[in-house]
Amino acid sequence: MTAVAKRQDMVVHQRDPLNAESPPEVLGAAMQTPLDAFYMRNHGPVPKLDASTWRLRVGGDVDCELELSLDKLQERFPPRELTATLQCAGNRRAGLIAVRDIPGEVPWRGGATGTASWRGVALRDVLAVAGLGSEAKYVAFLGADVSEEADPPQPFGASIPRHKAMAGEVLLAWQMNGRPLTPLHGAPLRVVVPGYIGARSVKWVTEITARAEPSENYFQASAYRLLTPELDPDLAPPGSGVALGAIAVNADILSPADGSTVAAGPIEIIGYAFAGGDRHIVRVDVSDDGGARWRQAELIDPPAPWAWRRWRVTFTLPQGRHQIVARAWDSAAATQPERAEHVWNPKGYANNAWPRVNVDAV
Ligand SMILES: Nc1nc2c(c(=O)[nH]1)N[C@H]1C(S)=C(S)[C@@H](COP(=O)(O)O)O[C@H]1N2
Ligand SMILES: [Mo]
Repeated sequence: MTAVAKRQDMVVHQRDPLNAESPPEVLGAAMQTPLDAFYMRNHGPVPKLDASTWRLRVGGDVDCELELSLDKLQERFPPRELTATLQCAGNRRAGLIAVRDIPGEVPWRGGATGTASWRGVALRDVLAVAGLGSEAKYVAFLGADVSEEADPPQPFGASIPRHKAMAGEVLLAWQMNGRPLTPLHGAPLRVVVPGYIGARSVKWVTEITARAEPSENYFQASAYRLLTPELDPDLAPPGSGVALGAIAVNADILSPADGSTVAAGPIEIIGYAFAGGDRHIVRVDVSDDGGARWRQAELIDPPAPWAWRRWRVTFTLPQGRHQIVARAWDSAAATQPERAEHVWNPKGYANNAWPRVNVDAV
């Protein structure tokens, strides 16, 4: 478990637990986010795990319970590798906070996301050996970290529906970008649920449980839910609102920065776009006049089932103030809502409103 020191220019929101996002330039520079700049989202202290004594237990509604060491897991199941974007449900929350305050939640800008290649085994292969029972409509994960943010304090957990758990893309991963997973990103083993909010990709996983109902863990039953605007998240009972799963089509502008001054003339606008579920990005429109007229951005990255596509377009800006906005379209012809006001919710999740950047060209 080699530690990778993070870059000095990470945008650190909180040190304990550690919550930091990538600087925008890094996300724009390559399809794959370098490990030293990949965002970190934690709800408790990073647990100290010894890979040699760590075990993964698979149980609940299965024909045969399993207990696997990392060696056993690697010996017994074929390795799989895929490139997938991880995106926090709170990514771009700052845009919602600008509409109305969201106390107690991390004010993420657009860097609580990144794309990595992941190597591990398919959850499907492990579940096939355990044998999912007929009542097992969900598969739950439990991590080794204990979060004081939960009510009551408890390990971080999540669940996904059976059809997703049995789709081949969900991995139990021990490598990220060709390197051993680091403690911060979930070593020795983490779940990677491509296309779903980051919170379902449980780090430091120790238990996998097949169940008839979704997990009752705080982070599945109470947090990471889309509440209606009038609800008070502290008073809403577990199960309120909608549990977030597949990520809606979203995009952000990485360059130029909001509020910046640029030279009048040609300027390259760069961003990323991502759609979860089993959708992918097919088109990105960009406007330099707040959305009155649009142009097609060039999609830099090839279409890939579980990864974002970076995009770019050059506008020639005359002197003056300009509002640059973008909107992505996915393979189901869904696009992004115009304003953050329209998607504001009490916990500040899933802000996929058009990103807006104001620049002064001089
Ligand atoms: N055990 C555990 N797993 C977790 C979390 C956590 O706090 N504990 N955070 C989740 C959230 S909200 C996100 S967005 C991703 C972030 O993964 P990263 O820190 O590797 O970028 O991990 C998820 N898995
Ligand atoms: Mo998250």
